[in-house]
Amino acid sequence: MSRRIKGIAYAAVTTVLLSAALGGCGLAGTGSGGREAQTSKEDALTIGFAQVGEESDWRRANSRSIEDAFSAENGYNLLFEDAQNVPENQIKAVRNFIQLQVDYIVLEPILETGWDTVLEEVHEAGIPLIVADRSLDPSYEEYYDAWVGADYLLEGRKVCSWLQKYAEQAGLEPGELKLVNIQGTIGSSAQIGRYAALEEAAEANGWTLLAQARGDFTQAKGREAMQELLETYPELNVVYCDNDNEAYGAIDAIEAAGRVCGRDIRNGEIMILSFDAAAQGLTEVLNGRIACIGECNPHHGPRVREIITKLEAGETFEKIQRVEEGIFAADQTVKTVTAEEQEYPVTVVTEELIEARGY
Ligand code: GZL
Repeated sequence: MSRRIKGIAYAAVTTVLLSAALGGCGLAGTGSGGREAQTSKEDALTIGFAQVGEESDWRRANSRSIEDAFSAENGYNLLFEDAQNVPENQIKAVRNFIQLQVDYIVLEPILETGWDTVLEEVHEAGIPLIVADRSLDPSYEEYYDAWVGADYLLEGRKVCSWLQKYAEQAGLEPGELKLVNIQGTIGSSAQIGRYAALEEAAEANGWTLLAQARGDFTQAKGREAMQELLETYPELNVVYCDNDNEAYGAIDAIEAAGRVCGRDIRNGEIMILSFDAAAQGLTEVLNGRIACIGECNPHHGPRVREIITKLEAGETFEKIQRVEEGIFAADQTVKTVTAEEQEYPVTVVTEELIEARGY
């Protein structure tokens, strides 16, 4: 039972409140994807989860991780709202969670900004807020109890270090590298951090950064963006994709244009770099169509659940929790990458590794 709903049969309250709030499918007025509240034991904690969408392999793996962690069997009642990549839907979902008086709100913010009043409302309602995956602008830090997610600038620095070392070993002059960036959702912390690393590395290494194009973390938009970039910049030879699904789209477009994805830039191949390390992305590394992937780990369910368990028990925990992540390539041409004065080993992709990772 949500502890804010006292002495009333939980199932009845949930049904009444949820059907009022959700208006059939999805939260009233949001058009977002409301997933059925899992009926559960009366003493279950009610978790309101505002998810970004279903835009990528990463996101789907992330949603499974949250649903597994907060299952009815584990003693939770998960109210899952998919904002379908529309920031306004997330704000409405959070407001509905307040109305439902959930025990905890878990937010994976589409964008870093635009949260001014609604986070204040969560705070005034006395509902603990955990932010996961992407981060919020630092000005909002007082409004949440914890954040767990990735260091996107570090992810980008690792991938750019791989490119710098690969180019050096291949005898490529810095000026020979003609890069384009297919961007994730503009204003998301993942896009901001990964781009900052690219811009910094291009400047430091003398690479030519030709252009950016919006890919929105999806395969379809990634393909559209790649088609346009190939038409405008036929000289491009490195594509820095903000995630694997954009990379899949880039591969589609490059091959449709009769070009080859690979590492042999001198002979006209186009090198693809990416982030996430989903199974299909790693498979593309194995078959040589993606050169290097910076891992972005989606399994935040257990991490968020641990924070809630500690909050319930009155235990302390780190407020800002960055997840350790690797970097993948098809071989050890580049053995380690260097970022923020630290060496990171490059993991060679194998079929067994893909199998073992499970997403
Ligand atoms: C990163 C996450 C990004 C992934 C994309 O933490 O927010 O959003 O890199 C996903 O695949 O769409």
